[in-house]
Amino acid sequence: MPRVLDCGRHRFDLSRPLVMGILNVTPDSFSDGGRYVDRARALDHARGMAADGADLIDVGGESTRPGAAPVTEEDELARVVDITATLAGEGLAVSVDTRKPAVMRSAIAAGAAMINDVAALTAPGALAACAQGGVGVCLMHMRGDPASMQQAPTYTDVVGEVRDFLLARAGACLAAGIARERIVLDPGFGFGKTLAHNLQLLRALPELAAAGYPVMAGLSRKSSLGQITGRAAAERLPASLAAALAAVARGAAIVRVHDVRETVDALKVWRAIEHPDVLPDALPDALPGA
Ligand code: 9MG
Repeated sequence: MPRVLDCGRHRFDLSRPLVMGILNVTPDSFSDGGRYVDRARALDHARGMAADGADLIDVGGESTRPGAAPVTEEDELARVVDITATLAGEGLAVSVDTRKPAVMRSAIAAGAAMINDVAALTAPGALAACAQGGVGVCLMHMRGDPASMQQAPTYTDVVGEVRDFLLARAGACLAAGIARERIVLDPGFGFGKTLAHNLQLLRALPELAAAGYPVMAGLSRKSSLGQITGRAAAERLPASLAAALAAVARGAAIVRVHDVRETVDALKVWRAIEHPDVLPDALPDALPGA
């Protein structure tokens, strides 16, 4: 029985890793803040990511970078709902990155396929909002909130604490009527975690994946990669590709990335090596310059 992820009218086969492209429609996200506030530009970028092979487009109207200020419900609605409706109307699978139940409800009504909540549906009303409509849900672990989460986060056992939290939230989803095939877990790299915590979590991804839910990994351009390489956010593509491949090799089913085309190519090569049985036989024998 193939593993699947149900997201409204989209059903994903998880026998290959999925790629979620990031569309931040915020003035202040950490690596692309302000670039896609303009509607036409945002839509073009989303369509480009889909053409490059993104399986889902994650639209976010609230910056969750460390130190970010909260955004009002009204502003968030204005940023995400129309874009979601347009992209979903074109057949794209749109995920909406929000912590607010009112935004979840409007996004689902506009055609969102998934709700990606960095607060794991803990806000009152969030579980009920997502139970309706058959959407997929991504439950992410975060210690604290974006404004303060990087102020000396401590854990006794980061892997165990993150896993226990996520499984408890998955249990809350099941109890609220959200089917197992709709649930994704995410350890929340960089959300109230030091570099050492992030590396421990990445190494332990197989333990989280063993719980039976698809796991999402979001490491693209994150500051941990800057700490390792010494590079600014815009210069972290090679580091992001290495991190995405390391996550998939450890069982991640979905990678959330800025650089879709490059990640899709990297995953194709990884998969051809690791799963020779699924190498497309349509590959030409010789390519120009090969
Ligand atoms: C919104 N957002 C930023 N980083 C993220 C991550 O790592 N995972 C998920 N699910 N969402 C994220």
